[in-house]
Amino acid sequence: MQPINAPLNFDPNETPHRRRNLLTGEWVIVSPHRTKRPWQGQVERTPPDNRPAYDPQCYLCPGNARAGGKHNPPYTGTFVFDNDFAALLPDGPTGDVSQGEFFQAQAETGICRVICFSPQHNLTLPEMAVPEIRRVVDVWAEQIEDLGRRPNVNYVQLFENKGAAMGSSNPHPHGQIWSSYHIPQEPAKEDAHQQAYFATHNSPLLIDYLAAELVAQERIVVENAHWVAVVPYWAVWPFELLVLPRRHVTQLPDLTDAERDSLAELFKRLLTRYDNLFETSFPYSMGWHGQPTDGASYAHWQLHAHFYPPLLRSATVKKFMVGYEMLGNPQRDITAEQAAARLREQSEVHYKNRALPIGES
Ligand code: H2U
Ligand code: ZN
Repeated sequence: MQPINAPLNFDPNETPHRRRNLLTGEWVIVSPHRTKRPWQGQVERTPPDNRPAYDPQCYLCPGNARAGGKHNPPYTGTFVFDNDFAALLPDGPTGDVSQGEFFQAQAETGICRVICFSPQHNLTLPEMAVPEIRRVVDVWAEQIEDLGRRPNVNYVQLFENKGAAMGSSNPHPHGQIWSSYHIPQEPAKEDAHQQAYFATHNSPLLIDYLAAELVAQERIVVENAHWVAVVPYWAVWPFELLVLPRRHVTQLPDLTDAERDSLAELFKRLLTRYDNLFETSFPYSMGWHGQPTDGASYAHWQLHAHFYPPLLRSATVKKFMVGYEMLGNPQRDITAEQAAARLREQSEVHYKNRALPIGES
């Protein structure tokens, strides 16, 4: 789309520019002239993944011992437990603990849990069946309800840190929950920007943004009856995605049965595309941003998930957020539109299940 009011010599696919993240107010520099060819074509194969379905050494597999002597039950679906090395502790003081103007601090409390997505050690979300992914969606919603109703829990952050490239300690399919007294800074920034937009437009920011993306049709990757996955206009990570419900919904527990089924289906397709991009189990940090659980009114909020994958060019070449990006602001070469096109080209049949030509094994 050629921008309105743009100087005649501005080409969004050629000219360096910066884009604003409407959820956080932050900027990203886009340098499309550095990718004369949008894709270099290299796919480095990683060694095949020969993990067993059950690993006696894994602290997340059913029946196994965890740190501190606890044992996992012989679970057959999903399994949630309190993190044995929780970053936050439930019982403690809250409030200001500053030591004057220069040493500002607040006591923090919270509950941290781990969610095993499947008993099977060698699976990942895209390799699970849609009804099994649906079960994960239900667990996410249950956890928001369970933790969110506690008096000292004002935000419940669900996330998955996947792959060694992201520092995940264990390939067993799992995610985490950190719930806290304070609203963490990412959702707090998003809250402020969504609130400001709602105050002037009387409509949720992400509902209007999605409508504009559906008109533009440049950054949409996958969609179904209830959900849309888009490379946001302001994406920082090369293959970043924003997953949005079509309906106005502020938190996971409010999703209908049909929306949950449809979300599981969308995740399966989306994550299969991610894996197929570099023929590797795609690493990322993902998480849900729903409304805070402090009981206030959040009509301006729209539920969404972020996927932040580090990979840039292959299974091993990742983007580093260093130098100018730490000191100035983030920058990218491949545009959000090019990234969306690359993801749209991918098959929805997982590369591990692709039929091999006769003679190859
Ligand atoms: P990753 O999502 O980064 O892989 O972390 C797994 C979590 O599992 C981590 O937060 C917890 C760690 O504290 N853990 C346990 O609760 N019990 C254990 O026995 C080992 C790891
Ligand atoms: Zn395991």
